[in-house]
Amino acid sequence: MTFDLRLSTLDFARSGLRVPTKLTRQQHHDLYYYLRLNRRVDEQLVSLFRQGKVVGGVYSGLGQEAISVGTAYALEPQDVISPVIRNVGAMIIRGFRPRDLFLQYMGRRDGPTGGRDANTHFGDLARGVVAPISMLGETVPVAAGIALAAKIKKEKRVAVAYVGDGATSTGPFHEGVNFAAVLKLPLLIVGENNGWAYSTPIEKQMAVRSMAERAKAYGIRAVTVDGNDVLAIYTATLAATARLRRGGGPEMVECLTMRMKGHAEHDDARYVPPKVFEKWRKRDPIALFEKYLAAKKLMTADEKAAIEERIEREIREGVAFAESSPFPAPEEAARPVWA
Ligand SMILES: Cc1ncc(C[n+]2csc(CCOP(=O)(O)OP(=O)(O)O)c2C)c(N)n1
Ligand SMILES: [Mg+2]
Repeated sequence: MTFDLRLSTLDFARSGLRVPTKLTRQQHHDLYYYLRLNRRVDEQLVSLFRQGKVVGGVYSGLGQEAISVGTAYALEPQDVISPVIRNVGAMIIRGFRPRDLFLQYMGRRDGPTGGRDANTHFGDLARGVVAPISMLGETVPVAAGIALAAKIKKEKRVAVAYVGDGATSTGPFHEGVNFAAVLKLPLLIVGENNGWAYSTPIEKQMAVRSMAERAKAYGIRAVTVDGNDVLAIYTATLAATARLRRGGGPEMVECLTMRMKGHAEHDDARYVPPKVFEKWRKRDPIALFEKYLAAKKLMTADEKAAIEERIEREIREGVAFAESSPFPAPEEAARPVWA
């Protein structure tokens, strides 16, 4: 069975971007801005990588932007996210700027970790962002702990854990979901089902049909939505977090999507059948949203051009700032490092 067959047999909300929402015109523009900014940051990082300016790898979220953006945009300021490597869009919505990403990826002194770590391994609890954790599945118990603290302190805070399909095969995922389910914690698990974990396809990852089925086995609510439909994701997140704030137990929103690149820039994804890429290319989340905005007359050509101009300026200024930032001095290397 291929990933594509699963997509068509799954009982998921095929909204086709027709979800009724109460978003204002400006909010539609915000979503478009964040989607495009996420993509442009990714593209710029790839360009910097090819110029040999990036320290380490580049892990693109190409094709998955609607998940980061649709979920993070539905949250409230007091909420906390525990993202993974492809959630640049969510980190941007929580307040990081493109230049933070460029500085960090280029290992520069003015970056979030002062040049001591690479890629998206940085966070800021003041912005409600736990630094992405490399050990797959660990976002779930970490976010469950934050949700437990919120519950004990009676704060209306929701914790959000992002996990990939591969990450749901780890022990921490299962332990974390069970823990949160038993204690009815305000934990939202965003399942990013992009069909692959490195070169392992989903059918070699799990014998059940979906990540949602795995979650439901622990007695929690789980829905599967079109992961390339930013409005469907936003709506599902809003509904889930509203229930969580009222004291409902943890939930999962599984988003079906496709990683439109290899695992990172060093991986050409030759193990993915070309027809799979072809199919998903027609479902690009940004192109779909653009079509929707045009059909609903929610964005004029001038408004779109102004958004693009703003994004290009931010990218240009971010790159220029990062390139002019020095590398950290060797004697600073071990300073704020714990061990
Ligand atoms: C516990 C653990 N095992 C293995 C790895 C190596 N690894 C890093 S990313 C990855 C694949 C992740 O797949 P998935 O969770 O589906 O996320 P995606 O890359 O598709 O976004 C693997 C195996 C790891 N980081 N942690
Ligand atoms: Mg995956």
